[in-house]
Amino acid sequence: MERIYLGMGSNLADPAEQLRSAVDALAHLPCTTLVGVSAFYQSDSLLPGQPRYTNAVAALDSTLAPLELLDALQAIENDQGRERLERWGPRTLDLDILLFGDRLIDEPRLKVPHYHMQERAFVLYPLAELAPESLRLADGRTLADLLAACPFVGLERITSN
Ligand code: A4P
Ligand code: MG
Repeated sequence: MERIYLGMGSNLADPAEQLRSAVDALAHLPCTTLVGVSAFYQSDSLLPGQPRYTNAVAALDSTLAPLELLDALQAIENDQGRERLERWGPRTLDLDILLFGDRLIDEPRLKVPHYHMQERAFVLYPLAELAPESLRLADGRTLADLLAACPFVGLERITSN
């Protein structure tokens, strides 16, 4: 059993409802227990000209292998109408594996920790609702260190869901 943290994001077709549907799907994954879900947070897109995003983080305990989990997450994205028209394009649902136990994964389809999570407020603040601030990333920095370097700017905590 490993503790996994997932980043969830949506900026199309009622984003909060997309995240609620995703949480329901996560709760039904095989070999997996949904441990917790953060509040939902809104922020502007990192790319200009896109609708605002709603983001959250979920914690899972699972015995699935990393690529099995990735397949299951991509199936959930597809079920919720995800179309991959352009990289970084607007999306009904994006599910990213942020952390998978303390593994470092560098495979063509899967890089863990998820790139840039260390500097994204819309990842770190919801993560901090679920993970201890003593959580240490592979580069040696703790979640507390990352939060201290990443101000709570442009982020709106919208619901306790
Ligand atoms: N992949 C590699 N590592 C992982 C991982 N750890 N978790 C591969 C999930 N997938 C991983 O992803 C492309 C490929 O990455 C997958 O096929 C998988 O094999 P994708 O979800 O199809 O493409 P994407 O989401 O467009 O790319 P990516 O890199 O996930 O984009 P980001 O970084 O998520 O950026 N602004 C706000 N406020 N909030 C957001 O959530 N998100 C983005 C998208 C831009 N601006 C944003 C937000
Ligand atoms: Mg993604």
